[in-house]
Amino acid sequence: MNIIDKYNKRAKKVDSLLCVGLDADFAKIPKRFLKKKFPQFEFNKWIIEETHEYAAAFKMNSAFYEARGDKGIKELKMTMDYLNKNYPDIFTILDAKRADIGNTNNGYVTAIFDWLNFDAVTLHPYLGKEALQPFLDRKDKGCIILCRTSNPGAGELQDLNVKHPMFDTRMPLWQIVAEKVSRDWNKNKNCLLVVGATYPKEMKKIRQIVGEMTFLVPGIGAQGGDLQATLKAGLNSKGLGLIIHSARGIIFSGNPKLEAQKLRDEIRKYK
Ligand code: NUP
Repeated sequence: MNIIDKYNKRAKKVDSLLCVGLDADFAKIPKRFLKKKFPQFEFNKWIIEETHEYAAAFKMNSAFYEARGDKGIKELKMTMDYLNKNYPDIFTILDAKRADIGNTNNGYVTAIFDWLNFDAVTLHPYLGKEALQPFLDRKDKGCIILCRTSNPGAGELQDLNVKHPMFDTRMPLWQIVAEKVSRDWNKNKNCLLVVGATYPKEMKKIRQIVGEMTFLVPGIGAQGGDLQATLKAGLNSKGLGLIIHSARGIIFSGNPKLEAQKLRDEIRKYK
């Protein structure tokens, strides 16, 4: 099965485009978990149990695990083993924003796709297709390329008006990335794009450029992105094509189950 189909199948099964962010920030997880032997894992297990019925995907940002050194990496792996065993049909994303020269990427590929067994990883496009080839070659896994990020300063580089590589015209760099990834890098149909919910106008344009491709959409919840505008701008012709992510807005809300359900219901309403 194509890896995007894994996401689509799960999204259809639970009628949801929600991705719950397991960003288990050690400074923020409830005190009752800190007494446990594996606090980040136990916290994640609780969030997974509370929210899985609403989730088409789970995403973990490796930063929050790397910050605890070997303990954090162990609990990241324990969380993935738990998901793979109990909810194998839920799409899993490691947010690590990797990319290096080709042979170094082989190390990342083995660690993320084979040892941790994630379905997909986030990647920087800056080193180009040639460098990312070890990721792109993995037909069974997803490559989620940063295109238009959600942060306030995203435009500093992404808005640079650059000459098109083939035509005598200029456009913002994020449009070139969207074009390149959809037309040239996506031979194995395993590429996705990161498009922030905080930039719906740009999302609309990217949808026009790339056709049916799937976007990972951070920026809902804590970052204030507009869900209705996001769905209007980003859904593809099949009513799919979006992985709507929220971490802090759900996991540190006091009632993760309720917040996940609310966001799932809002997604259904605006779809
Ligand atoms: O453009 C991006 N914006 C963004 O917030 C690309 C990302 N990968 N992220 C990640 O999404 C960020 O690193 C964090 O893991 C998550 C957003 O979490 P929250 O704002 O919902 O808590």
